[in-house]
Amino acid sequence: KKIVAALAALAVSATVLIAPAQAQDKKYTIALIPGLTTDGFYITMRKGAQAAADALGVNLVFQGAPDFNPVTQVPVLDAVIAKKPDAILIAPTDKVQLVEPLRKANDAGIPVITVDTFIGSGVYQTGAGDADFPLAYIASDNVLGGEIAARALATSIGDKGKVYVSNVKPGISTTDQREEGFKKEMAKHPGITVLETQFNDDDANKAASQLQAVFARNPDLVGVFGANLFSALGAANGVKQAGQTGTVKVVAFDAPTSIVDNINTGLVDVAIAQHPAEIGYYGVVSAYAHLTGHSIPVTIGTGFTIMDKSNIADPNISKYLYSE
Ligand code: T6T
Repeated sequence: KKIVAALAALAVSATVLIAPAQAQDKKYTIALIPGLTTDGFYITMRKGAQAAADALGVNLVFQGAPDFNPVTQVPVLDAVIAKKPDAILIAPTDKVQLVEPLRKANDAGIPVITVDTFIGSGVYQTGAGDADFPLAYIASDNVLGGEIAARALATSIGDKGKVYVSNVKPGISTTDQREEGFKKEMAKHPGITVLETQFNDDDANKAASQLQAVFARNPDLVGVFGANLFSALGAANGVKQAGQTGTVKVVAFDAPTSIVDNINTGLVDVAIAQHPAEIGYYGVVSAYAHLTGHSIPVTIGTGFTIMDKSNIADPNISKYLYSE
Protein backbone atom coordinates (compact mmCIF):
# COMPACT_ATOMS: atom_id res chain seq x y z
CA LYS A 1 0.00 0.00 0.00
CA LYS A 2 2.78 2.35 1.03
CA ILE A 3 4.60 1.73 -2.22
CA VAL A 4 1.48 2.43 -4.26
CA ALA A 5 0.91 5.69 -2.37
CA ALA A 6 4.54 6.70 -2.87
CA LEU A 7 4.34 5.93 -6.58
CA ALA A 8 1.14 7.92 -6.87
CA ALA A 9 2.79 10.86 -5.09
CA LEU A 10 5.75 10.55 -7.43
CA ALA A 11 3.43 10.57 -10.43
CA VAL A 12 1.71 13.72 -9.16
CA SER A 13 4.96 15.55 -8.47
CA ALA A 14 6.34 14.33 -11.79
CA THR A 15 3.37 15.87 -13.62
CA VAL A 16 3.75 19.07 -11.66
CA LEU A 17 7.44 19.19 -12.47
CA ILE A 18 7.10 18.22 -16.11
CA ALA A 19 4.16 20.42 -17.08
CA PRO A 20 5.81 23.82 -16.50
CA ALA A 21 9.06 22.60 -18.03
CA GLN A 22 7.17 21.73 -21.22
CA ALA A 23 5.44 25.10 -21.24
CA GLN A 24 8.78 26.86 -20.90
CA ASP A 25 10.33 24.78 -23.69
CA LYS A 26 7.72 25.98 -26.15
CA LYS A 27 9.19 28.99 -27.94
CA TYR A 28 6.34 30.94 -29.47
CA THR A 29 6.69 32.84 -32.73
CA ILE A 30 4.66 36.02 -32.96
CA ALA A 31 4.50 37.92 -36.24
CA LEU A 32 4.12 41.71 -36.31
CA ILE A 33 2.87 43.11 -39.63
CA PRO A 34 3.10 46.93 -39.64
CA GLY A 35 1.19 49.37 -41.85
CA LEU A 36 4.50 49.86 -43.66
CA THR A 37 8.12 49.14 -42.73
CA THR A 38 9.74 52.55 -43.31
CA ASP A 39 7.74 54.66 -40.89
CA GLY A 40 9.19 55.80 -37.53
CA PHE A 41 5.86 55.01 -35.91
CA TYR A 42 6.07 51.29 -36.76
CA ILE A 43 9.85 51.15 -36.24
CA THR A 44 9.20 52.34 -32.69
CA MET A 45 6.33 49.88 -32.29
CA ARG A 46 8.69 47.09 -33.32
CA LYS A 47 11.18 48.13 -30.60
CA GLY A 48 8.48 47.89 -27.94
CA ALA A 49 7.37 44.53 -29.31
CA GLN A 50 10.97 43.28 -29.30
CA ALA A 51 11.42 44.38 -25.67
CA ALA A 52 8.41 42.27 -24.64
CA ALA A 53 9.54 39.36 -26.84
CA ASP A 54 12.98 39.39 -25.20
CA ALA A 55 11.46 39.47 -21.72
CA LEU A 56 9.14 36.55 -22.51
CA GLY A 57 11.52 34.45 -24.63
CA VAL A 58 9.33 34.87 -27.72
CA ASN A 59 10.59 34.87 -31.30
CA LEU A 60 9.32 38.08 -32.95
CA VAL A 61 9.05 38.24 -36.74
CA PHE A 62 8.61 41.71 -38.26
CA GLN A 63 7.43 41.58 -41.84
CA GLY A 64 5.70 44.31 -43.81
CA ALA A 65 5.26 46.16 -47.07
CA PRO A 66 7.14 49.28 -48.20
CA ASP A 67 3.99 51.39 -48.45
CA PHE A 68 0.70 51.81 -46.59
CA ASN A 69 -1.55 49.92 -48.97
CA PRO A 70 -3.76 46.81 -48.76
CA VAL A 71 -2.56 45.76 -52.23
CA THR A 72 0.97 45.29 -50.91
CA GLN A 73 0.04 44.32 -47.33
CA VAL A 74 -2.22 41.36 -48.21
CA PRO A 75 0.54 39.32 -49.95
CA VAL A 76 2.77 39.88 -46.92
CA LEU A 77 -0.05 38.64 -44.68
CA ASP A 78 -0.57 35.56 -46.89
CA ALA A 79 3.15 34.76 -46.70
CA VAL A 80 3.09 35.11 -42.90
CA ILE A 81 0.00 32.86 -42.59
CA ALA A 82 1.76 30.21 -44.71
CA LYS A 83 4.54 30.07 -42.12
CA LYS A 84 1.98 29.36 -39.36
CA PRO A 85 3.16 31.66 -36.57
CA ASP A 86 1.57 31.15 -33.15
CA ALA A 87 -0.10 34.58 -33.34
CA ILE A 88 -0.34 37.57 -35.66
CA LEU A 89 -0.23 41.22 -34.62
CA ILE A 90 -1.19 43.45 -37.52
CA ALA A 91 -1.95 47.10 -38.32
CA PRO A 92 -4.58 46.56 -41.06
CA THR A 93 -4.21 49.18 -43.80
CA ASP A 94 -7.94 49.23 -44.57
CA LYS A 95 -11.00 48.64 -42.36
CA VAL A 96 -12.80 46.57 -45.02
CA GLN A 97 -10.17 45.18 -47.38
CA LEU A 98 -8.26 43.32 -44.66
CA VAL A 99 -11.30 41.49 -43.24
CA GLU A 100 -11.29 38.46 -45.57
CA PRO A 101 -7.48 38.11 -45.70
CA LEU A 102 -7.39 38.13 -41.88
CA ARG A 103 -10.26 35.67 -41.65
CA LYS A 104 -7.95 33.17 -43.39
CA ALA A 105 -5.52 33.47 -40.48
CA ASN A 106 -8.33 33.06 -37.97
CA ASP A 107 -9.73 30.04 -39.86
CA ALA A 108 -6.25 28.50 -39.82
CA GLY A 109 -6.32 28.74 -36.01
CA ILE A 110 -3.88 31.63 -35.78
CA PRO A 111 -5.02 34.19 -33.18
CA VAL A 112 -5.19 37.73 -34.59
CA ILE A 113 -4.71 40.95 -32.61
CA THR A 114 -4.85 44.31 -34.37
CA VAL A 115 -2.49 47.06 -33.33
CA ASP A 116 -2.81 50.78 -34.21
CA THR A 117 -5.63 50.26 -36.75
CA PHE A 118 -8.71 48.02 -36.69
CA ILE A 119 -10.98 46.12 -39.08
CA GLY A 120 -14.78 46.42 -39.20
CA SER A 121 -16.02 48.65 -36.41
CA GLY A 122 -13.08 47.87 -34.13
CA VAL A 123 -15.42 46.29 -31.58
CA TYR A 124 -14.25 42.68 -31.30
CA GLN A 125 -15.43 39.44 -29.70
CA THR A 126 -19.08 40.44 -29.49
CA GLY A 127 -20.50 37.80 -31.82
CA ALA A 128 -21.94 40.64 -33.90
CA GLY A 129 -20.86 41.52 -37.39
CA ASP A 130 -18.42 39.53 -39.47
CA ALA A 131 -15.21 41.28 -38.51
CA ASP A 132 -15.25 40.82 -34.75
CA PHE A 133 -12.93 37.78 -34.70
CA PRO A 134 -9.67 39.50 -33.67
CA LEU A 135 -8.97 38.90 -30.00
CA ALA A 136 -7.97 42.44 -29.13
CA TYR A 137 -7.32 45.96 -30.42
CA ILE A 138 -4.39 47.90 -28.96
CA ALA A 139 -4.07 51.53 -30.00
CA SER A 140 -4.31 55.25 -29.29
CA ASP A 141 -7.76 56.78 -28.87
CA ASN A 142 -7.77 58.38 -32.30
CA VAL A 143 -11.07 60.28 -32.00
CA LEU A 144 -9.69 61.90 -28.85
CA GLY A 145 -6.42 62.61 -30.69
CA GLY A 146 -8.35 64.48 -33.39
CA GLU A 147 -10.19 66.50 -30.76
CA ILE A 148 -6.91 67.41 -29.06
CA ALA A 149 -5.52 68.50 -32.43
CA ALA A 150 -8.55 70.69 -33.10
CA ARG A 151 -8.32 72.39 -29.70
CA ALA A 152 -4.61 73.03 -30.18
CA LEU A 153 -5.14 74.49 -33.66
CA ALA A 154 -8.10 76.60 -32.50
CA THR A 155 -5.93 78.09 -29.76
CA SER A 156 -3.01 78.84 -32.06
CA ILE A 157 -5.20 80.65 -34.63
CA GLY A 158 -7.11 82.70 -32.05
CA ASP A 159 -10.29 80.68 -32.67
CA LYS A 160 -11.00 82.06 -36.13
CA GLY A 161 -10.21 81.54 -39.81
CA LYS A 162 -9.92 78.81 -42.43
CA VAL A 163 -8.22 75.47 -41.81
CA TYR A 164 -8.19 72.02 -43.41
CA VAL A 165 -7.17 68.43 -42.67
CA SER A 166 -4.27 66.90 -44.58
CA ASN A 167 -5.14 63.20 -44.51
CA VAL A 168 -3.98 59.87 -45.98
CA LYS A 169 -6.99 58.22 -47.65
CA PRO A 170 -10.48 57.19 -46.57
CA GLY A 171 -10.88 53.69 -45.10
CA ILE A 172 -8.02 53.74 -42.60
CA SER A 173 -9.49 53.48 -39.10
CA THR A 174 -6.95 55.70 -37.34
CA THR A 175 -6.87 58.64 -39.71
CA ASP A 176 -10.64 58.47 -40.33
CA GLN A 177 -11.18 58.73 -36.58
CA ARG A 178 -8.71 61.60 -36.20
CA GLU A 179 -10.57 63.58 -38.85
CA GLU A 180 -13.89 62.70 -37.18
CA GLY A 181 -12.65 63.92 -33.77
CA PHE A 182 -11.15 67.05 -35.34
CA LYS A 183 -14.40 68.00 -37.08
CA LYS A 184 -16.50 67.18 -34.02
CA GLU A 185 -14.44 69.56 -31.91
CA MET A 186 -14.26 72.26 -34.62
CA ALA A 187 -18.08 72.27 -34.80
CA LYS A 188 -17.89 73.91 -31.35
CA HIS A 189 -15.79 76.77 -32.77
CA PRO A 190 -18.13 78.92 -34.90
CA GLY A 191 -15.35 81.29 -35.97
CA ILE A 192 -13.45 78.49 -37.70
CA THR A 193 -14.23 77.18 -41.19
CA VAL A 194 -12.97 73.67 -42.01
CA LEU A 195 -12.26 73.42 -45.74
CA GLU A 196 -12.40 70.20 -47.75
CA THR A 197 -9.97 67.45 -46.63
CA GLN A 198 -6.99 66.80 -48.92
CA PHE A 199 -5.96 63.13 -49.31
CA ASN A 200 -2.26 62.51 -50.02
CA ASP A 201 -1.91 58.68 -50.12
CA ASP A 202 0.72 58.85 -47.34
CA ASP A 203 2.97 60.85 -49.68
CA ALA A 204 4.58 63.87 -47.98
CA ASN A 205 5.42 65.51 -51.33
CA LYS A 206 1.79 65.33 -52.37
CA ALA A 207 0.75 66.80 -49.00
CA ALA A 208 3.20 69.69 -49.56
CA SER A 209 1.86 70.55 -53.02
CA GLN A 210 -1.71 70.25 -51.76
CA LEU A 211 -0.94 72.79 -49.02
CA GLN A 212 0.30 75.23 -51.65
CA ALA A 213 -2.74 74.64 -53.86
CA VAL A 214 -5.15 75.17 -50.95
CA PHE A 215 -3.25 78.32 -49.97
CA ALA A 216 -3.38 79.61 -53.56
CA ARG A 217 -7.17 79.19 -53.55
CA ASN A 218 -7.51 80.52 -49.99
CA PRO A 219 -4.89 83.20 -49.23
CA ASP A 220 -6.63 83.67 -45.86
CA LEU A 221 -5.80 80.08 -44.82
CA VAL A 222 -4.59 80.12 -41.20
CA GLY A 223 -4.07 76.50 -40.23
CA VAL A 224 -3.68 72.86 -41.17
CA PHE A 225 -3.97 69.59 -39.23
CA GLY A 226 -1.62 66.90 -40.53
CA ALA A 227 -3.43 63.71 -39.52
CA ASN A 228 -0.39 61.42 -39.57
CA LEU A 229 3.38 61.54 -39.84
CA PHE A 230 3.71 62.03 -43.62
CA SER A 231 0.64 64.28 -43.89
CA ALA A 232 2.06 66.54 -41.19
CA LEU A 233 5.64 66.61 -42.48
CA GLY A 234 4.38 67.32 -45.99
CA ALA A 235 1.91 70.02 -44.92
CA ALA A 236 4.64 71.69 -42.84
CA ASN A 237 7.03 71.65 -45.82
CA GLY A 238 4.27 73.12 -47.97
CA VAL A 239 3.83 75.98 -45.48
CA LYS A 240 7.59 76.60 -45.53
CA GLN A 241 7.78 76.52 -49.34
CA ALA A 242 4.87 78.96 -49.50
CA GLY A 243 6.82 81.30 -47.20
CA GLN A 244 4.07 81.12 -44.59
CA THR A 245 5.99 79.81 -41.58
CA GLY A 246 4.25 81.03 -38.43
CA THR A 247 1.34 82.53 -40.43
CA VAL A 248 -0.26 79.25 -41.44
CA LYS A 249 -0.21 77.23 -38.20
CA VAL A 250 0.51 73.51 -38.29
CA VAL A 251 -0.67 70.92 -35.78
CA ALA A 252 0.97 67.56 -36.43
CA PHE A 253 -0.06 64.05 -35.51
CA ASP A 254 2.98 61.84 -34.80
CA ALA A 255 6.48 62.71 -33.67
CA PRO A 256 9.41 61.79 -35.93
CA THR A 257 12.74 63.25 -34.77
CA SER A 258 12.56 65.94 -37.48
CA ILE A 259 9.57 67.44 -35.66
CA VAL A 260 11.98 68.92 -33.07
CA ASP A 261 13.47 71.36 -35.59
CA ASN A 262 10.05 72.13 -36.98
CA ILE A 263 8.78 73.00 -33.50
CA ASN A 264 11.85 75.02 -32.61
CA THR A 265 11.69 77.09 -35.81
CA GLY A 266 7.98 77.77 -35.28
CA LEU A 267 6.92 75.85 -38.41
CA VAL A 268 4.91 73.37 -36.32
CA ASP A 269 3.01 74.66 -33.28
CA VAL A 270 2.05 71.37 -31.65
CA ALA A 271 2.86 67.70 -32.26
CA ILE A 272 0.75 64.91 -30.82
CA ALA A 273 3.03 61.96 -30.17
CA GLN A 274 1.46 58.52 -29.91
CA HIS A 275 3.10 55.81 -27.80
CA PRO A 276 3.84 53.15 -30.43
CA ALA A 277 6.40 51.33 -28.27
CA GLU A 278 3.62 50.65 -25.74
CA ILE A 279 1.35 49.39 -28.51
CA GLY A 280 4.02 46.90 -29.61
CA TYR A 281 4.88 45.87 -26.06
CA TYR A 282 1.31 45.17 -25.03
CA GLY A 283 0.64 43.49 -28.36
CA VAL A 284 3.27 40.85 -27.66
CA VAL A 285 2.31 40.54 -23.99
CA SER A 286 -1.36 40.06 -24.93
CA ALA A 287 -0.60 37.43 -27.57
CA TYR A 288 1.68 35.58 -25.14
CA ALA A 289 -0.91 35.73 -22.37
CA HIS A 290 -3.52 34.28 -24.72
CA LEU A 291 -1.18 31.53 -25.94
CA THR A 292 -0.38 30.51 -22.39
CA GLY A 293 -4.01 30.20 -21.41
CA HIS A 294 -4.80 33.58 -19.87
CA SER A 295 -7.70 35.83 -20.76
CA ILE A 296 -6.81 39.23 -22.21
CA PRO A 297 -8.57 42.62 -22.46
CA VAL A 298 -10.38 43.12 -25.76
CA THR A 299 -9.14 46.70 -26.01
CA ILE A 300 -6.06 48.36 -24.64
CA GLY A 301 -5.74 52.13 -25.04
CA THR A 302 -2.38 53.85 -25.05
CA GLY A 303 -1.81 57.55 -24.47
CA PHE A 304 -0.43 60.68 -26.10
CA THR A 305 2.30 63.17 -25.31
CA ILE A 306 1.67 66.72 -26.49
CA MET A 307 4.85 68.43 -27.67
CA ASP A 308 5.42 72.13 -28.25
CA LYS A 309 8.18 74.75 -27.91
CA SER A 310 7.73 74.97 -24.15
CA ASN A 311 8.46 71.31 -23.39
CA ILE A 312 10.29 69.72 -26.33
CA ALA A 313 13.71 69.97 -24.62
CA ASP A 314 12.45 68.07 -21.55
CA PRO A 315 13.79 64.48 -21.66
CA ASN A 316 10.52 63.21 -20.15
CA ILE A 317 8.79 64.57 -23.25
CA SER A 318 11.43 63.99 -25.92
CA LYS A 319 11.68 60.30 -24.96
CA TYR A 320 8.39 59.89 -26.87
CA LEU A 321 9.98 61.00 -30.17
CA TYR A 322 9.92 58.07 -32.59
CA SER A 323 12.99 56.01 -33.54
CA GLU A 324 14.42 56.24 -37.05
O1 T6T B 1 -0.09 57.76 -37.53
C1 T6T B 1 0.55 56.52 -37.66
C2 T6T B 1 -0.46 55.43 -37.52
O2 T6T B 1 -1.15 55.58 -36.30
C3 T6T B 1 -1.46 55.48 -38.68
O3 T6T B 1 -2.35 54.40 -38.59
C4 T6T B 1 -0.76 55.47 -40.01
O4 T6T B 1 0.21 56.49 -40.04
C5 T6T B 1 1.20 56.43 -39.03
O5 T6T B 1 1.91 55.24 -39.16
C6 T6T B 1 2.21 57.56 -39.20
O6 T6T B 1 2.76 57.57 -40.48
